[in-house]
Amino acid sequence: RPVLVPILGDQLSRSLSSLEDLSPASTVVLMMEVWDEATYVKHHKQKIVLIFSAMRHFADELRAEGWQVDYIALDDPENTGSFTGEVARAVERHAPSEIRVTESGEWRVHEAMLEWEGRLPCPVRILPDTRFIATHVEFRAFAEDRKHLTMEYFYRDMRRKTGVLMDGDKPLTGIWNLDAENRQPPKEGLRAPPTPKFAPDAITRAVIALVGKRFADHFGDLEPFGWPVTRKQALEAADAFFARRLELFGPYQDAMVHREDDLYHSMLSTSINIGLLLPLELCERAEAAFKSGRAPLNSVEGFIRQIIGWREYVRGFYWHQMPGLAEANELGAHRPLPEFFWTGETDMRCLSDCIRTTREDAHAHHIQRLMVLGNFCLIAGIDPRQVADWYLVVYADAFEWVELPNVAGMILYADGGRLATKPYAASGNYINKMSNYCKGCRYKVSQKTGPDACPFNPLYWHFMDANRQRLESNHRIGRIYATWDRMGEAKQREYLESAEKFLDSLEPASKGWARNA
Ligand code: FAD
Ligand code: DLZ
Ligand code: SF4
Repeated sequence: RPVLVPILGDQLSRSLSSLEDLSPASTVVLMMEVWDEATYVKHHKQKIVLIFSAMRHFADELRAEGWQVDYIALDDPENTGSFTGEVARAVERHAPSEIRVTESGEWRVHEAMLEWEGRLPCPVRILPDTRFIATHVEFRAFAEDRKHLTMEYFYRDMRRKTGVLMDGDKPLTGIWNLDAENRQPPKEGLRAPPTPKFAPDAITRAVIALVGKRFADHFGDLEPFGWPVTRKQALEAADAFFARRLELFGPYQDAMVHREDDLYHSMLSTSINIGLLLPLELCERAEAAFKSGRAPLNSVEGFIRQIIGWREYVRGFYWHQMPGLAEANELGAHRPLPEFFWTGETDMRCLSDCIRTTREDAHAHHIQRLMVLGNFCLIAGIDPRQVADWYLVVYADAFEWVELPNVAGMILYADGGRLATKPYAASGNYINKMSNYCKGCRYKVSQKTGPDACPFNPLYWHFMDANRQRLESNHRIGRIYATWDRMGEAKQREYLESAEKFLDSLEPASKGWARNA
């Protein structure tokens, strides 16, 4: 009797733990396009194309190597629509001796997997996902007895564990973190070499047609679709990044330029998250680029920190803080998400550009997600569950394990400061310094209050005032209240009234964008 190996849509890796030590002759691989996964939130159309097309290509690659792949397409008339239903049907078809599966990335799916053994007539082995560098046990050991789970210390542990950018037990060149060198505003006319886009082949075109038909009411442009859907394409995208963009990745990591959507970012998150690229192989390539003099340390260390630092850290944080993290709302934020997050129709040029790239590409780069979209949600007091749904829907790289810590922890402070030591609240000044958005905006970034003022300015103080009790004792942000107090009551009133007026003008999102009724 064969071993049944279900492989999920974000596990498309030949080095997957569930395939280790198995031979094609004694294994049935099960891959399932299921309605539940495609609609538990109404994912961006390109995200569904990416996953289904990459799954279909991966199945073909496995078959070419001699594996038996039982592939359930979305339109299969017998398709039950859920992982559990499809695994149960596959057990009937193949009568396996056991099910072997790599643990899921998301809590929701993990809970379902835990029930398989009780429902099915064969043992179920859930294996660790060895694509990640840190184990759950290692993260728990790190988190034990710590109030703030400071990423930097975890990151150093990961550097020691992998040996990346290390000289024995010391960081190469003696410095762990070169973030201070990586905050350059964009210079006039900044343009980065373009990222490769991959023309859809017949498989992808068939999926595009399917998604156009079955998911027409989901957010986002279906085409042009250019994401890598095979390991070969993902490696080509990585080659292009290492050859032409890594060098300036560091300095311009926080820069934003109108309609320059990718800048010097790698654009590799979709490929890493679904298994086409391995996080460690990318870090080793970045390290090699430094050692051979092709890229400076600040860029290389910055890139490596995002991957073996932040990415590993948020994954550990997610499993450590779930299921409570999904409900966390420390600041008691309850305002509905504005409709313009879905339509892009706002006069705020920074937000409309970030939402445009999100709609067109199912992508926005980090500082857009953090300091424009995220900062707005924080200081406008938007309900964390609605914000989390939005981020999970709109980005092709979004899976709850990585999206939720970034939303609840990094941007909204909804976790009460377990992840970030202070809320990343900022006025229009920050966006003006780090982008070219403000020059063409209908609002004036230098104006603090009134109908023409940049809305970030009054919203910032409105947020600070509303959360004074919670934030004043925070040593990283508390001092700001001295400035607020010095303003005097009349100025304070102007700020608060401007903010209230703006908030009252926001139209709440109409129902049905993020979830089916
Ligand atoms: P680069 O800038 O080239 O960075 C290299 C890699 O580092 C990324 O590919 C990614 O794997 C990793 N990385 C960088 N920052 C983070 C981070 N904060 N957390 C985890 N990994 C990171 N990333 C996702 O992969 N999925 C998400 O759902 C997601 N949601 C986010 C939500 C918010 C509110 C914020 C602030 C960030 C989110 N990020 C998410 C992190 C980051 O914005 C994206 O990983 C990045 O924009 C992807 O583009 P890139 O590959 O060009 O990244
Ligand atoms: C995101 C996604 C979508 C849209 N569809 C599927 C699918 O039909 N089949 C599948 O195996 N995986 C899909 N995925 C990815 C899963 O949601 C992901 O594997 C889980 O959320 C666990 O991280
Ligand atoms: Fe954004 Fe304000 Fe600048 Fe307009 S003025 S682009 S709203 S920061």
